[in-house]
This record gives sequence, structure tokens and C-alpha cells, in this order.
Amino acid sequence: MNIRHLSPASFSSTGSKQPAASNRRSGVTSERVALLVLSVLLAAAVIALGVTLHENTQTKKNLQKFQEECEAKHLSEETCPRCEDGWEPHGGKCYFFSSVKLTWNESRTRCKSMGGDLVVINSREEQRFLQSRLMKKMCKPEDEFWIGLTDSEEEGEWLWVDDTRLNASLTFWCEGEPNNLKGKNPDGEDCVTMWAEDKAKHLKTWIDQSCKSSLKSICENPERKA
Ligand SMILES: [Ca+2]
Ligand SMILES: [Ca+2]
Repeated sequence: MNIRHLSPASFSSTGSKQPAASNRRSGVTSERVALLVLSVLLAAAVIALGVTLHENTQTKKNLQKFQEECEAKHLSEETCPRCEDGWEPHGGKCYFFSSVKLTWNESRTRCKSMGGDLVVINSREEQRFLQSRLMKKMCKPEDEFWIGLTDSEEEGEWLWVDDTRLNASLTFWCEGEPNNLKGKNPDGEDCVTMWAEDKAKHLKTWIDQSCKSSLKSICENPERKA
């Protein structure tokens, strides 16, 4: 190969050196600009995606919150009884455990003044509920609560305050009760109390007492209508 023949070419190459470098520099600059623009676009896209994801999450959260609130509202309307303050809901009824000690008649009047009456026990389940609540309400073992049962009209004919007769297969007398003792009151014992005790798993906690005794009481009220 003849090197001389290459010389002019190499010169010519040297001659065009300046514009080539300039081109390269301007190429590098435009590449940088393009890269910068791409970077900005990418950053903008990432931010936009982030905002969208955040908004989506917020929307989902808001929707979930709304559904929870709605379900809670629905639940309270459908299944939660509506009782006045201080009354305890159970099985569609409201119960008030009064710690004020009054005679049976006075207790009944007080329950009525609050829109209810002394409790009528219609089921084994209701007796069990009341007993479980009394376990917490009783301050001492001899604490007794009036219920809405009496034989004051005719001895031995037990009537509830709603005028229904006591169902013989649904009684919860303590052993030896009712005994109509006449020690405290010559009229005998015509009003009924109930109490509770850990050991009383048999549910038999009713006692007939003198209606004039001052004792605590249980009031009952139907739940408020919607
Ligand atoms: Ca009696
Ligand atoms: Ca008795």
C-alpha cells in the first residue's frame, strides 16, 4: 500500500477537523437536550401516575368508609334495639335495674313513670339474662329485686303485671318458695323478688316477700319504634 496516496486524504481529514468537532459538540448538546426533555417527561409521567394512584386509593378508602358507615347505620336500624339512656337492651326489650329501694307498689309506679312496668319474665332465656345482669348489679348476697309477679288479689293465684297468669311450666321459685310467711306482715308474702348467685345455675331465684318490704327492682319496656 502506498502511504503517499494516503497523505492528501489525511490532510483533507485534518482540514475538515474543525467542522466535525463542532458537529459532534452540537450533536452532544442536542442529545443532552433530548435526554433532559425525556427526563422531564418521565418525571412528569411518574408524578402523574403517582397522583392517579393516590387518588384511586383515596377514592377506594372513601368508598370503604361510606360502606362501613352505611352498614353500621343499617345494622343499628335493623338489629339494635332502641332504649332510653340507662335502659339495657335485650331481645327487643329494654331493662332498667333500679337500685332505689321501694315497696312493690312504689317500684311499679316508678317503672310506669318511666314508661314501663315491673318486668314480666316470658322465657327461660329471659330469666337467664336477668340473672346474669343481677350478678353484676347485686352489692351483697341478700340484695333482691322486685319483678312484676304478685298473688295479692287471691292467695296462690300468681299474676303478672300484664294480667297474664303465671305459666306453671315456666317458674323459677327458690327451693321452699313461695311460702307466704306471715312473720313480717300478717298479710303474708304476695310479691315476688329475684336475686342471683354464682352457684344458681338452675336459675331458681324467685322468692315471695312482703309487698311492703323496701327493695330494688327491675323495670321493663318495649324498645322504641323507629
Ligand atoms: Ca302470697
Ligand atoms: Ca317467701
